Formats: sequence, structure tokens, C-alpha cells
Amino acid sequence: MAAITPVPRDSNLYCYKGFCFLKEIMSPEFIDSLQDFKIRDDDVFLITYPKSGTIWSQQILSLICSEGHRNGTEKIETSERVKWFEFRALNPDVDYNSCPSPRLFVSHLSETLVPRGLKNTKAKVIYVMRNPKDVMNSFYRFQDISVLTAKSQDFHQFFEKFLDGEVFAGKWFDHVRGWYNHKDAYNILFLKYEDMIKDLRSVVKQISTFLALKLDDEAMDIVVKKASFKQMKNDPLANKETLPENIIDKRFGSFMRKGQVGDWKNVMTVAESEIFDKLFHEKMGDLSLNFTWEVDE
Ligand code: PPS
Repeated sequence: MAAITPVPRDSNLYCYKGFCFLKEIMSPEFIDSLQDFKIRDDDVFLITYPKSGTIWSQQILSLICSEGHRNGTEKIETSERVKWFEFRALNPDVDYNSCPSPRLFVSHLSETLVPRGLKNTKAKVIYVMRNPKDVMNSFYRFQDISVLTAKSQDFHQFFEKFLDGEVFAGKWFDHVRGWYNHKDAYNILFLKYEDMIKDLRSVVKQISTFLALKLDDEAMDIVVKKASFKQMKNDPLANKETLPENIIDKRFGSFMRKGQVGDWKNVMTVAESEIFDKLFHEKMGDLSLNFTWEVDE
């Protein structure tokens, strides 16, 4: 088994195979066992680094794939429709191997940790990314409600932790790079949070085309409406208000926080932004990946 190392600034986490896991939720043995999970050709995996628009994309995927676009299933948790691949605690009684096809999964796993059988198959992967300054900001604010992770004293401390990968899921750079570098081995669609903000309808269309599911205009209107920030914030299931208190402290906020591009400017100093830009250039400069950092770009 690979080495398990502590995470200096968060004793709730451990590092394993380049990823930081929550001690309370997942063991290294369980993580290793996922590599042999049997993939079917019609599986769909939605994969993100945390705070990149996971729940939003999960909602969209669920809406696109559910007949009637959730009419009649509004009271069913999204996590029952698009199941957390590694957080089995949310679906403890479900045997993922015997779920009917098509199975929809959501995951934060890095490319090295997903089932081996996902490579070179027809199974689909949708990878959603977001500009990392907003990811960092959203992650920092998430500390207010996250019960399972250590709280940083201030943004600067979190900034350093984030760059060092001492947060759940590890380094953003490694996650995005890992998936992007291995894209040719997967049947994968890359999406960006900022494009979803700019033109959600086009992204919904892109996803449905990728899934070979044709939505007529009326269906498209329903999906776009039900995936709007306002609608999701007012829907306790979409806003994950049903998560237990030992995971989320609802007194201090919710998953649907602001939903904007460029909110990092309200917390990051000019000096921090410059340090980040330099690092981003060093680590990602060779990839053809462009992010939108502010709305009026
Ligand atoms: S998690 O904890 O990893 O599952 O978080 P994740 O869902 O990836 O990211 C949470 C951020 O996504 C924003 N969000 C949305 N933005 C726009 N429209 C919609 N419908 C939407 N749903 C979720 C959410 O507000 C978090 O971003 P911030 O910047 O914190 O507001």
C-alpha cells in the first residue's frame, strides 16, 4: 500500500496517493477498492475538484436525465439520482454494483484514483472546472459551514494551505492537470463554471449532446430554470439543507453562497493575486487552458 502521510495544517485529513481525504469518512483500503469497481459502457461520471460547481452540475445532470425533468421526483435527493461515488455514507444501503443502468455518479477523485476500467471505455466523464481563485475563495468561505475540516484563522493562512494542497482533495493544480493530461484515455467532456454562468443553456445543450439525449426547447427551458442559482438556493434539496449536522453547520451559510465569477477579488490581496498568477503560469502555462477570472473579461 502507498504511504499515508499526515496533513500538517489539518489533522482531520490524511494524504494518500496525492489526494487529501477526510479521516472520518474514507479509509485508504476503501479508496484502493474503488479502482476495481466494474464500469459499464453507459455509466456517467461527473468529476470536479471541490467548489468548482459540483452540486450545480449534479443538478443539471439529474435534470437532463430524469424523465419529465424532475417532475414527480422533486422530493428525491439529487444524491440518490447522481450518486456520490466515494462518499458512500450518503447512500449506505445501496449496492452500486446492482444499480440499474444508466448509473450517474459524482466524484471528486483525481485521475489516478478512479476505477481503472473507466479508461478506454464508452463510459462518459464530465469534468467541470472553475477558475482557481474563485475555487479558493469558495473553499475558504465553505470553512464556515464545514464541520469536518480545520478552520484557517484568515484568508492568507488558507491561501498558503490551498497552494500547499493541505485541503480536502489536495492540490487544485494536480487535479486539473491530471485529468487534462490524460483526456485522450477517456470519453470526456470538459466544462467550465464560468461558461455555465455566461450561457447555461448552451452548456446544458453541450451536456445533452454528449449524453446523446435530445431535449426539445420546452425541456431545455425547464432544465435551465431549475438549475438557476435562485431556484437552487430556494430548494432545500438542491441546496443540500438535508445534510446532517455532523457534516454541515447550517447556521453559518449554505452551499449556494454567491454563485459569481470574480468574488475572489473581495478576499484576495493584490500581492496574493500576483503570487498566484506566477504559480499558475509555472504550473499550468503549458496547457491550453484559459480561465475567465472576472465577469467583464
Ligand atoms: S462542493 O462542496 O465541492 O460540492 O461545492 P461545489 O458544488 O463544487 O461548489 C459550490 C459553489 O458553486 C456555486 N453554485 C452555483 N453557482 C451558480 N449557479 C448555481 N446554480 C450554483 N449552484 C452552486 C456555489 O454558490 C458555490 O460557489 P460560491 O462562490 O461559494 O458561491
